[in-house]
Formats: sequence, C-alpha cells, structure tokens
Amino acid sequence: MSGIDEIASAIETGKIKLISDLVLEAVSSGDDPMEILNRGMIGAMRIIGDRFSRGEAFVPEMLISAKTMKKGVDTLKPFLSKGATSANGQVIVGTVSGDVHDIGKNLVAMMIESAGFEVIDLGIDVSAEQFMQAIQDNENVRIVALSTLLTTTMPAMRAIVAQINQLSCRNRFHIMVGGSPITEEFARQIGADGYAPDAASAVLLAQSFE
Ligand code: B1M
Repeated sequence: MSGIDEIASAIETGKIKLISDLVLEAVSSGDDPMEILNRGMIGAMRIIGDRFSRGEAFVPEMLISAKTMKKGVDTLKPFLSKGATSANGQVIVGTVSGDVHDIGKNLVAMMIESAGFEVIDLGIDVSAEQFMQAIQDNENVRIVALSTLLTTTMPAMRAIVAQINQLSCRNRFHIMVGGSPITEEFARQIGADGYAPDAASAVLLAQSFE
C-alpha cells in the first residue's frame, strides 16, 4: 500500500494515533503535499460520507474520521502553507448558523492565508450578527467567505448574505460562498459575488477580486 493509501485508510477507519506519523513519512518519502491532501484526505472523507449515505457508517464514525483528518491537516499544514501575512487584506471566514462542519472551511482558510491574506476565522455556527460585527470591527476586510455543507442551512446562508448586503460599507468587500451543496447559480441568486467549488479555486477567486 502506498503512503497516500495508508493515510486514506487511517482517516476512513479513524486511526487518530497513527495519522501524524503516516503524513510525515509520506512527505519525507517525496509524496506531494497537495496529493496527500486531495487524494489521501479529502478522498477518504468522501468515502466515509458515501458510507454514511448508504447507512453503513454513522455519526460517531464520521466524527472520528473528521478528528483524524484534522490532526492530519495540522501535521501537513507547514508543508502546504507559507504562513500568515496581511499583504492582500483581511478575509472573514465562517460556517453559517446551524452548521458545525468545519474541515472544508478550515482548508479554505488555510489556503487563503497561504496566498497572503490575513484570515479572521469566526468558526462554526456563525450568525449574521457575528459576521456583521466582525466586518465592523476590521477596517481592512476585503472578503467575507461563508461555508455550508448542509442543504438545511442553505437558507441560513441566504439570510446572512441578505443582511450583510444591507450594510452601508458593503462596497468595501466581496462575498464568496462555498460548500458541497452550493452552486454558482445559488451564489448568484442570494447576492454573493462569487462561488468556489474547492479550496484551491477559493484562492483564485479571492485573488480575482483584487
Ligand atoms: Co456531516 N453531513 N452531518 N458530519 N458530514 C455531510 C455533509 C453529508 C453530505 C453526509 C451524507 O449524508 N453523505 C450530510 C449532509 C446531507 C445534506 O445536507 N444534503 C451530513 C449530515 C446529514 C450531517 C448531520 C445532519 C448528521 C446527523 O446528525 N444525523 C450532522 C449535522 C450537524 C450540524 O452541522 N448541525 C452532521 C455531523 C457531522 C459530524 C459532526 C459528525 C462531522 C463534521 C465534523 C467537522 O467538520 N468538524 C461530519 C462529517 C465529517 C461529514 C462528511 C462525512 C465529511 C465532511 C468533510 O469534512 N469533507 C460529509 C460527507 C461528505 O462531504 N461527503 C457530511 C471533507 C472536506 C474537505 O470537504 O467540507 O466539502 P468539504 O469542503 C470542500 C468544498 O466543499 C469546498 O472546499 C473544501 C475543500 O476542497 N468548500 C468551500 C467548503 N466550504 C467552502 C467555502 C468557500 C469555498 C469552497 O468559500 C467561502
């Protein structure tokens, strides 16, 4: 089994104690960190999600896989990201109210940070009021980035974007949205400025706003 396959298997089966060593071994044996992330980690989360959909895995399994992935991403982060600067301005990031999924949002935050933006991460279950307070508190905000993974919280995303769109300082920043149920069409309908399907595209979108 290749190092990347071992990482995928460890995430699928929630081998949290093994994951850091597996990631470090894969990196030192020359595996590309982006390939480790995309094929080893994100691929494994897709598999556990499909098993959940078929009734073959349950919330505790999803949770332990998520914890294993987080630990793996923490180990991989120094090899992926160049570290924070605020050269390109601030980006407020959060998962919308009602939704606690944060792995995708964290990846988007990490990649955007490594592209030279200062990230202000509001975490999960973030309300319109919290987004708006952060916008008011940070003068150099260039982008507000909202994530959601649940179809049931898409209305919350719509409502939050609608409220942010009422702010008098709205022309100071762009709004981008993403997450597995989100589409370009939905982004346009709710009044966001852009949609990105994955973390790498989120960076390109953020840079295109400059
Ligand atoms: Co949840 N869950 N979950 N879950 N979970 C999904 C999303 C689901 C698709 C599983 C399934 O049914 N196959 C399903 C949603 C179905 C739907 O809405 N149609 C689901 C469900 C139903 C639920 C619960 C309701 C289950 C329950 O309790 N019965 C519950 C909801 C809790 C809540 O939020 N209120 C729940 C709970 C959980 C856990 C807590 C156990 C755990 C999350 C832990 C955590 O995040 N800390 C969990 C997990 C792990 C998943 C799956 C398996 C994996 C998600 C993930 O991390 N993927 C997921 C199945 C799946 O996605 N296939 C599932 C890896 C990650 C890198 O991808 O997050 O898509 P993703 O991010 C991508 C892109 O979407 C994009 O870039 C990222 C990187 O490329 N992206 C953006 C994301 N945000 C972006 C923002 C951007 C741009 C791009 O700009 C701002």
